[in-house]
Amino acid sequence: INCELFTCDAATKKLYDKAKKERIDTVWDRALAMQPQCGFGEMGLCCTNCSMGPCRIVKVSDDGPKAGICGATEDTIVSRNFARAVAAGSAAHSDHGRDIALALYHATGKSSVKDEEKLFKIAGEWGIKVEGKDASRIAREVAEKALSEFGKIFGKLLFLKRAPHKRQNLWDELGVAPEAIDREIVEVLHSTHMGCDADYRNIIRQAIRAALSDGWGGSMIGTELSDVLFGTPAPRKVEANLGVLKKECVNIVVHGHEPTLSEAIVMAAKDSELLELAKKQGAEGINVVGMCCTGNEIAMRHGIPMAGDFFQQELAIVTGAVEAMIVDVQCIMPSLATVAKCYHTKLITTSPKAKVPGAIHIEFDEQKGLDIAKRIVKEAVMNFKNRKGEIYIPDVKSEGEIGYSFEAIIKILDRVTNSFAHPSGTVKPLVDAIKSGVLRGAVAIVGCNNHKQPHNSCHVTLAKELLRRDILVVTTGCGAHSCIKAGLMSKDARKYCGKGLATVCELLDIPPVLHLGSCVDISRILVLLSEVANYMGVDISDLPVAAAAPEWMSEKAQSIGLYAVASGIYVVLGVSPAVTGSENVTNYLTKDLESVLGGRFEIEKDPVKAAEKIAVHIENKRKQLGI
Ligand code: BF8
Ligand code: SF4
Repeated sequence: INCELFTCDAATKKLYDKAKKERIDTVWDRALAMQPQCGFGEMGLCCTNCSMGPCRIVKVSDDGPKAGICGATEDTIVSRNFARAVAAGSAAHSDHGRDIALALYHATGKSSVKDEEKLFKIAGEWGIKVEGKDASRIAREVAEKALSEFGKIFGKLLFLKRAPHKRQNLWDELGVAPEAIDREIVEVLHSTHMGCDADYRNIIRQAIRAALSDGWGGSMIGTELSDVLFGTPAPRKVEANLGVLKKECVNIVVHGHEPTLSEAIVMAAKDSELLELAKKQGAEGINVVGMCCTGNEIAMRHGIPMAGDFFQQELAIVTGAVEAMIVDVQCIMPSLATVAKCYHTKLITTSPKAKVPGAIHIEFDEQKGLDIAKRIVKEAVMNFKNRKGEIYIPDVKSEGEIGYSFEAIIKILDRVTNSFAHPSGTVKPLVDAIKSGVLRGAVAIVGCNNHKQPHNSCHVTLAKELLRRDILVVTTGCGAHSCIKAGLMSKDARKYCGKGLATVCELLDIPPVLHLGSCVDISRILVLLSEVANYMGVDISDLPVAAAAPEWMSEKAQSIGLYAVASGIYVVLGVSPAVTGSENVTNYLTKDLESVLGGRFEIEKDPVKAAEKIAVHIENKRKQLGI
């Protein structure tokens, strides 16, 4: 394959060439071998929900089945498949949130809570009395309450109250306000069981409930309680891309999602005995770097370099310089075990939920976190001597500023607020900039990598197209990796901005692409949008904002997309979800939902055209607001 065509990232190109030389198959090679991909699957027209199947609906000709053996139509089959993917995505994010809540529940001791202010704030929101209690007791009560959000018998999710009133009322009217996280996911699985719900609108309605229980439930719990436990991110500089690996050091790549593991590894790697041991093995030190969302989490809180995105995980091992790749859950390619076998790299799985044949499994347990982390780091250190073959770390890295949590953004806005004697702690300066038109709007660019789109270049092209139109970009997940690698999170990136945005960035001393964290941290975007909408006295759907996932691939991204739409946001997808087999479902998601929820999906592969559509949407919203 000509890698010039499939990625715009220099480190990726160089390491892909090394992989070819060494006869290592990567995600792109397997994607090529998979062609042509199944048309039924691609259109969402294959059903395996019962053992009378598999059934498929033939659309391309008049011949062939037009309904499943049970009589399920294309609308039913397509919407059921879509809803199940959303439920799986919501489950992944929410189970991550539950694990963080459990970690907080078991955290004891004075130093176990890093952000007491946030802990008290959540306690207040949730009606937990704080008087006369120490932080660790409050933490336990907050954790208990968070855990009960997954299975409580009555009542709605507590964080829904953070949404603008109009939005909450709309959710109530439509019957989509989620009640308990696990229950919403279970209900999707139940209602899409063979012979249950056959009405595509009703199936999507239940999928919306499951999606909302991700964004305003599991993900928000994950973000907020991670901040309580490990600290709320603040702006800092980090380096990014595979050039952050160091030839002379023991290189440890931490990959996956939950900060509980990565925080412990970061601490363990500072242990003086282990550092001494590393030196005895001939290494200069221990270099921990992060990949995918774990990369975002530890970069934001510790300034650990962001080694790479989803499509770079195999290539990290191909450098020959990685002593251990330590993984927990989600977005871990099973191929890593095969690639690792060709080098000296130890692939170490740590979660009972994600074992990989061929990997070493060392189970992580938050309560014995540091001890286990030290054991894992020692495995890496002792592996340094086993390096073999050519070691090649591309000299490609960039620098950017990351860590723009909601709280950090408010603090930045306060800088200008105070200077003009306005009340601090509000989004007023941001609203002023939007109202005056200096800033036209804001867009979240989020999501993964997907071989159906050129790697990184869709994220980067879209971001640049928006910046020049004076549209601020916020980003998370692998979108964030793309942007920092392309230099868009440096203050230098003002050169890509229109005059208005450049001025705003100058005044606030921020880069034009703001890093908000991992994919669960899209909940930070919901909080920010709610604050802006509340301040303006409107709903989220009235704001001149949009979201885009130009290279998405995961079920989690599908859940995010749907909760964003259900929160009133226009969401542009660069890769079509598997719904095109049903015109009704496609029209419902890309057109009709707008009149119901104020948000809708748009499918647009070309990032330049996506930017144009987003700009039109933003200008329309401005007009409707009269600004
Ligand atoms: O949750 S952006 S490839 S790493 S799914 Fe995965 Fe997609 Fe990356 Fe994080 Ni999000
Ligand atoms: Fe076929 Fe219906 Fe069974 Fe699906 S549920 S596999 S369409 S018979």
